Amino acid sequence: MGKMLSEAFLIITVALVLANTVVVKVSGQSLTIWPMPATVSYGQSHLYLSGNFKLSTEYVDSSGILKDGFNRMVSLIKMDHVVDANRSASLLGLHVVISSPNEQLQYGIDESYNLMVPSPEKPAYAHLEAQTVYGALHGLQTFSQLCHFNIKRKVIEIQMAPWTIIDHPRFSFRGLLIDTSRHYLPLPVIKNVIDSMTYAKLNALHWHIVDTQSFPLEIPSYPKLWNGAYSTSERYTVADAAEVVSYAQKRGVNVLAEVDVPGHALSWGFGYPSLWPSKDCQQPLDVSNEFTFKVLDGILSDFSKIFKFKFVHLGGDEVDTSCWTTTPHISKWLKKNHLNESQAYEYFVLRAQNIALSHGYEIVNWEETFNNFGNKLSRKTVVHNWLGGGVAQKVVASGLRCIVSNQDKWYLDHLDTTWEEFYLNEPLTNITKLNEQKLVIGGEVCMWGETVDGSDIEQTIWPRAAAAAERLWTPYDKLAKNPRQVTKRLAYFRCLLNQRGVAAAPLDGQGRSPPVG
Ligand code: CP6
Repeated sequence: MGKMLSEAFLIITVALVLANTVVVKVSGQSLTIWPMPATVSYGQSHLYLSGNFKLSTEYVDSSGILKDGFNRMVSLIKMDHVVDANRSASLLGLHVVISSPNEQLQYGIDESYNLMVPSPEKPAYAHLEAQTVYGALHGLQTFSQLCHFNIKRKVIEIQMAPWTIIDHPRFSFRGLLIDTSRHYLPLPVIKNVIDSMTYAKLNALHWHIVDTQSFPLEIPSYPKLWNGAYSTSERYTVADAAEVVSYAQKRGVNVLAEVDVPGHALSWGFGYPSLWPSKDCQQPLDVSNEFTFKVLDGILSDFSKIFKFKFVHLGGDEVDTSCWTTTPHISKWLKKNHLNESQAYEYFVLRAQNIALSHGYEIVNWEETFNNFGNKLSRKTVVHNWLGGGVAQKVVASGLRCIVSNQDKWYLDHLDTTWEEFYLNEPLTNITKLNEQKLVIGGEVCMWGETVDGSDIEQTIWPRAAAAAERLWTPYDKLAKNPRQVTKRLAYFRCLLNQRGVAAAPLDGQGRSPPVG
């Protein structure tokens, strides 16, 4: 069965490539899938889902990832409508074939899937094929977007059948940053954000856990660190963090944990004041103090038990070293070690990298580290762009990997950036060589937390994050050159988010001035 299906897909793929069909409209109906799959073909029939729509599979689903994903998908398409179970229906269920039993979610796993919905001639199953269970989860998301509740018949309907969708992501890192230091985010909010990410096929939650303002995470090695939390209830225990990781993992989302050193770590000193240069000059972390590196080692050791993603983010951005020169014991240390301020910054970042490497991590660092001493960084570094200077080109030319998050294009806290601008940010701008293009592992939209909290984070993230999600998922030649071509489809997706309980804002709600006069 699986083999025959593969062959059928192959033949269809070849036919599609030959015909190069990208039909957008057939008899008034339009394609409503977001992000647009790599290859889509469809017909003009409609069919109905059985009231007892079933999962059929031989996959050994030991941790229930597929079954739970299927059940979530069915409840998403029903959206609490009461379905008439007695209606005749031609779609009995979904047959899922997954070739790899490996359920280890990790960077770079195969996320491809093929989805086939038959024409309604006789009762049959839809078919989903994937290499990994995580590819299958993407296929379930796409399937859910083919389904609509038919209010007259009180059944779930698929229009424009038969469907054949052959899909895979363009970039393997498709991230969203959340910031729990500036405002604490309750666990249900984080989980809702993770769920909403899966609707747009984003696969990396960058958790900027700690910063200057607060230290909300329990670190068993240094139990006074979370004295820097806003309050005793605005905290995450180790078990809470592990639960977030597990919740995300079951949904195909990796968690990239960040500990931003040395410039964004003032809150560490509420528990351990000797980490500050002095009581009245409190950051960056004291570079001259061995205790600083012992604490960092404890944090990363504790991280490695919770955050199983192969990367940890070590920050390294916006380091103002003036406290180091104005604090006598540090300035003395600098002189003794023949270090100027920028050399001391380099020393700190490289030592932090070595600690992360010793715990088995590869490293992500904000781009200032590359801009200041790129040739000294570990080859296991991924450079995270955020400034506007187009650093990605230089990063990949130097042979390092890069994540793109240009603050003028993909910063969600910049409310004046429109969804069209999010859509148009191309990670491979000015990168033409294939081997260099491969080093751009993806991109990330950033929801910094200074001005959002649990009350408005969803409508600040969505729908603009979805515009970036299509840029990161869909093949370059299938992306709209003019974002106006996708307005309707994105508007449909944001409605879908609303229907699923995600408070996505209207398309014209962000980045635009109110009408004058
Ligand atoms: N916090 C941290 C931030 C920012 C960065 N790092 C930031 C800087 C400028 C803008 C938005 C966010 N709030 N730790 C920079 C990577 Cl415009």
